[in-house]
Amino acid sequence: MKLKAARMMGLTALVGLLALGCGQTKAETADVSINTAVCNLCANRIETAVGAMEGVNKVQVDIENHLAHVTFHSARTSLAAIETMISEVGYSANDKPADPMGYAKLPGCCKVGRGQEKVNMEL
Ligand SMILES: [Cu+2]
Repeated sequence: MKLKAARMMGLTALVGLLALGCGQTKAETADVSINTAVCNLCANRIETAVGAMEGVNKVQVDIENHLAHVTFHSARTSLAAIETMISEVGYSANDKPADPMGYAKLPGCCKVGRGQEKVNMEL
């Protein structure tokens, strides 16, 4: 009985330590401006790519407002890395223009003009 209790204590301490360890890497939230993403296909593509990144907890694209809400661990990835991923998928991310190679692979309906062209036209 005594041994079992000691084991339980040990387990509790271990779980406590793990919880503490997780708490130390703070999750950050960022809104990435994705001006060239126009439809649900674009949203899915970005969510899949960014969601698969190491260190990213959650990504949700708000297509109407051209924003990607990203929650990530700053110790394991960075906003710059997320912007690069979005760019490689074929969309502009904040000030980073879409990567031409990624953009070339997009379906025709999603090619609204690289960088800010489309946005400028709308203004
Ligand atoms: Cu699209």
